[in-house]
Amino acid sequence: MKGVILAAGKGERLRPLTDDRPKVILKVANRPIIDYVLENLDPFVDEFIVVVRYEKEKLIKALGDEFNGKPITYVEQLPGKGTAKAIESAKGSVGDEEFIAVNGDIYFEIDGVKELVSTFRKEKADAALLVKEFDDLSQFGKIEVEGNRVKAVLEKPGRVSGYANLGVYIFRPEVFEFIEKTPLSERGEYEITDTLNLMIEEGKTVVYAPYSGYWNDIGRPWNLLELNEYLLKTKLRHSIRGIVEEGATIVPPVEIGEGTVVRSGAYIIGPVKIGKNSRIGPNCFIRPYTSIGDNCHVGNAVEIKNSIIMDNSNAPHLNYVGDSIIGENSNLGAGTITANLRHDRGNVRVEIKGKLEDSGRHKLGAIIGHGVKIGINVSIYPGRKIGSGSFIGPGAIVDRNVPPKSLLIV
Ligand code: TTP
Repeated sequence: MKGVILAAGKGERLRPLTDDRPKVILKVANRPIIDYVLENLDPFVDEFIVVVRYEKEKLIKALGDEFNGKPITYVEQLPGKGTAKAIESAKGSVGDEEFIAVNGDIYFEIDGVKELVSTFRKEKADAALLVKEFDDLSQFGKIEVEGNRVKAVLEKPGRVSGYANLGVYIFRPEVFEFIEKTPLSERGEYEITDTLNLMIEEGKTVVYAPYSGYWNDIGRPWNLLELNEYLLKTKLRHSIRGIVEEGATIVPPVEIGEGTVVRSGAYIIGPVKIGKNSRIGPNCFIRPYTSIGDNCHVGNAVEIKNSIIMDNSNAPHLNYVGDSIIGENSNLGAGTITANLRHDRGNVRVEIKGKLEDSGRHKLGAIIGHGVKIGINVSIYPGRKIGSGSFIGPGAIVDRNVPPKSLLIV
């Protein structure tokens, strides 16, 4: 069976982290999101087919041509938007047997795939989808079921409870006939959920497998922090491959990669993951649920908590980084601080595609893109985004979002 992974989307809600790259290669707990998908599909498939379009060269470079010894084939998405279009793009590559199709930007675990494959085979179904029960389905499509069959997929049913569609499917090649008949949706996309409804209307057997494990749909920046916290809490093993100087304190579990040096006076409370060839300390405080990538520098008098710092980025002197995400190749000037809490203690709101959204989080700091250079003593308000390639001059107060490649001087 082949595994088709949908990774052609623009990931606009994840700007600025997707300003110059597809979201599936963003690293969480120091691994690209798509790696977790590949790992969980691996036992069930003999080849991966990745559907690409937006910034595809970067994706292909990051992933290479095999995973665990199994080939990865890339196919370009056909013209048009949407998950049905993305799946249709794999038509020439899946052969004549059933295949798994998965959104490349979700995190789920192997039990879900096991359950889905066994339900599909037991029921000799035409299609199967993975579902999970939620109290509030306003962000999801609702799966209406009767017995072991899916009756309908309803878009945005509002604040009702029930099964949500998780974006993991098994199809037979006949799905392509139904995709061809799938109309454009109201939001201008060809959606695989509409294809499923067509299949059901025509009497095809569409079944579902309930999943009770952890699942996260990485749509918005704070989903990266949630996933990072989950992975560090549940998967991290204490392992020190780098050098820890005398006088540094490490409270397990902490993973420190080869070539990384932790200098005296550093105080690290796990779970914390640090990549290779990074320089940590002296005299810094790294608190739980922090991932720091390769070739990073966290210097003197710096405190970091609950944050993601991607490869080649630095918080070198007198910085506070809380509940924040810093992309690759970015640098904080001395004394630059991220605020992560509103004075009124309300949830932090973030502008997503031009609209303010409640993150549902009490604490959320800055979302800083790639290649951002920030001067000394910059203060960044909670939930503010700094676009990739921007330069923020010394002493600036970042109280609104900064577009990519801008110059902000006070
Ligand atoms: P979405 O999260 O709906 O779309 P997106 O990734 O473009 O993000 P945004 O809405 O923030 O711009 O996509 C769900 C999955 O389907 C995701 O894995 C990307 C993939 N996809 C494609 O492969 N092709 C497409 O045309 C679309 C819209 C999505």
